[in-house]
Amino acid sequence: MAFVNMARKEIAFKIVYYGPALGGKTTNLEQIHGAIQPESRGELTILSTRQDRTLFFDFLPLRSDIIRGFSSKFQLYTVPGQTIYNETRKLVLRHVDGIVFVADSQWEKMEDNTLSFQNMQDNLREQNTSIDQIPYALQYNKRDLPNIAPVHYMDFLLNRRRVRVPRFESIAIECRGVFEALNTVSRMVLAAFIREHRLGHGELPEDVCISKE
Ligand SMILES: Nc1nc2c(ncn2[C@@H]2O[C@H](COP(=O)(O)OP(=O)(O)OP(=O)(O)O)[C@@H](O)[C@H]2O)c(=O)[nH]1
Ligand SMILES: [Mg+2]
Repeated sequence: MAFVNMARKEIAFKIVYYGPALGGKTTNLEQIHGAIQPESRGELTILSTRQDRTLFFDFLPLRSDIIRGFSSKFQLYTVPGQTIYNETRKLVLRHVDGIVFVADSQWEKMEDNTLSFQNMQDNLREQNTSIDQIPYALQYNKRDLPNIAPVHYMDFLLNRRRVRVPRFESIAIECRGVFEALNTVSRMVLAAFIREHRLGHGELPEDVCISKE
């Protein structure tokens, strides 16, 4: 649910990075933070344990002028991937507008990936929504490692819709595939917003781009 502030002419969208523990969600936010000009972003907040694992969430606000007359903010959050933190994941997911699901491409993580995807579906259902109503993309991360599953197998596990959702191979530690996933989900979120508010056209807004420049 986008938050629209008419007085300030501002719309805020919430994008959540979801996925199994150690998949690379925090790394995505670190790379985005590192690549974007300081005037287009706020501070990256990382709440982690001593082992660098997300304890509550990571948060990165981005600014972008997209919808005419309004300034838009994208608020990026990650969830903690570890199984025990499900109550926290539920909190972070509240009022989500778009999701980047970061899967770990290593063979031994396939079960973690599917359990995390299932957990995301369950948590959304509890909030009376569903993954069918929320724009999302998949990111198959850690493609630099030797023991990875082929993309078509990961599609078979995670991308099961008749019309597949966008998915990206990524190496988050090298910032590869990071902006591709973010920009696609941002466009999908805006398109959904335009559709819902009948702003006149249902096309993906082409001018949306959260760029590194
Ligand atoms: N080789 C490789 N390592 C990666 C990649 N992306 C992230 N990592 C490493 O994987 C580890 C976990 O990354 P995080 O970004 O902390 O993972 P997370 O999904 O936030 O994990 P939780 O907070 O526990 O849910 C770190 O050591 C990262 O440097 C990648 O593309 N390739
Ligand atoms: Mg993390």
